Amino acid sequence: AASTVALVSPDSLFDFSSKIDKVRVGLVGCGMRGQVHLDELLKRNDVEVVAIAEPDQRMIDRCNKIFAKHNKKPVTYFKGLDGYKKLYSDKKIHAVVISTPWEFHEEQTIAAMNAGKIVGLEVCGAMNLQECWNYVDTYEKTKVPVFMMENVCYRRDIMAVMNMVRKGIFGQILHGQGGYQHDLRNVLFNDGVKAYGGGVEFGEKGFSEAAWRTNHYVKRNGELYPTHGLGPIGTMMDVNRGNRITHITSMASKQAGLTDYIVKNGGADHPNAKVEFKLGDIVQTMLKCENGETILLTHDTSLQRPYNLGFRLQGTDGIWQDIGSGGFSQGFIYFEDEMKHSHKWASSEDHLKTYDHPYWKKYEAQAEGAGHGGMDFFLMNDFIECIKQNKEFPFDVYDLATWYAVTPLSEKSIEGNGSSQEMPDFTRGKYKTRKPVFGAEDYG
Ligand code: A2G
Repeated sequence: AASTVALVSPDSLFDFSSKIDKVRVGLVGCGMRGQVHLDELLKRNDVEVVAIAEPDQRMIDRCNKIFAKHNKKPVTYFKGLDGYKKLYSDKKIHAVVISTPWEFHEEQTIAAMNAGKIVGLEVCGAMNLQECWNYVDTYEKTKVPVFMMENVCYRRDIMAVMNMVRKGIFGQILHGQGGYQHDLRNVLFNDGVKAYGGGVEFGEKGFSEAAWRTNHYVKRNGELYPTHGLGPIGTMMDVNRGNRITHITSMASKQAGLTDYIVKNGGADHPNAKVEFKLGDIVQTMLKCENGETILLTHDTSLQRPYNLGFRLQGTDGIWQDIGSGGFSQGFIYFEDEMKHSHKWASSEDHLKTYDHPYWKKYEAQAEGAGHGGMDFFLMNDFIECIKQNKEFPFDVYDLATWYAVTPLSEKSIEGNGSSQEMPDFTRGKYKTRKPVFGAEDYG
């Protein structure tokens, strides 16, 4: 059943003394990702975008076009890397959406909580384990809620499978897989002018994600982007809500894909051809849950490949495997009783249509045209509706800490030749009594 747990407790630093009908939002970071959020927010009449902190004038120009498209006047922009601090001092703002380079998430999120602003935080993994505890400790001190903005949880096929899991169609769940399997070579490198491709520059000579994301590939070897896989699978397994991840182990292949790409597109003499990228092309991480399930995550972004997050969910009564990007027919399914022990896959289409989640059916029309096949509508809708209705976020600070923690733990495991790493219980025992909320039939 839908949760009745309040989003904001009475002792919160967030002032919830009067009911909120119109949520006043500030955007921290309005690059390519923030602009998708801006577009979604400007469509809604229960939201007012109050201010934007964005240091790059090229991104501000793009934001201005989005305001113009919605016939709205641009708002105040705070420039400079510290612009977010000025934005947080605006008393009018209820909530902020943070879509900045990964290395800024910690300071910007903690400062927002301390300023009494509800946070929607974009996906990535933590820089170190302490970061994860800092989110939890600051939440417990301020009681200012954080929404972990994992959009793939809202993918239509995922929500249909989630619905089937909740109804027990797969029987007992034993194993799940997912990951981030997306050829990012033209995201990681560009010509410094366009956001995607056209050159092999990164860092100071790169633009958009190439200006910062690629640096993580130079310096780190681990599961850098765990949440697109772990969000959906962890939610299906009730992680932090009756279950928890106990330990993890990771292994990485060698690196070759990025250097190969630089040589082929920029020539063997290009200085970047000599860069030693630390990140292995394929990083695999196994996670073990207290209730007995295993999860396999794969990070695969440096080689040519079609997009596919590689979901698989397996139980005593059936199995689902995705091979596409969210369409109902882009997957396989097998239930031996129904399929007369054929040992052959069937298209997932009929089953996913039958179990299409009511949340999707309800908002299908509004989600049309929203980012990533519509799921970005549902993500933002939950953020705003939970605030308006004072209803707990489906993915909260404990999920943020756990999902983000996979990154530093996997780095350590790889360094130790696959050594086992303990996942802390960020809930400090509360996982035993916290109830699952996401995906129930009356959800949303
Ligand atoms: O590529 C996709 O949009 C990713 N999202 C997003 O997380 C980011 O990595 C982006 C790169 O520009 C999904 O795959 C859902």
